[in-house]
Amino acid sequence: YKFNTATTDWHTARSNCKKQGDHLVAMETREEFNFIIRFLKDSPVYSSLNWWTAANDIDNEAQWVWADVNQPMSSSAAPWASTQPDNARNSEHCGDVVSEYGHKMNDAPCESHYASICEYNLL
Ligand SMILES: [Ca+2]
Ligand SMILES: [Ca+2]
Repeated sequence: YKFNTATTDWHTARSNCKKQGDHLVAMETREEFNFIIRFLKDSPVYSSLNWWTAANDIDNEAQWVWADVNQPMSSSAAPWASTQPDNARNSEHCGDVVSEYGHKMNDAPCESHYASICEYNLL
């Protein structure tokens, strides 16, 4: 995994990962989610930031998928914060890990600028 503290919108974060032969992080299992969250929480720099993941419902509202790995997003693997996803103002289609929500998932406007996590794809 690569943790990029420079904040960008979601599409830029996605293409930055791709340029390095990676993809935005997809957390398909609870073990992977817990591993990443523990890593974020253990870092004084990382723990206060919000982080883009590959989660999005851009194509179909409320149908959450991991971009690039093209898998459905399971909330039992990557849990939503309480009251999320709320699709606020009908404009939240990209998923981030939010520090003030206890490092759980939130849907946010894709134009928001957050840090991002890239994952190396073995395929
Ligand atoms: Ca949405
Ligand atoms: Ca939200």
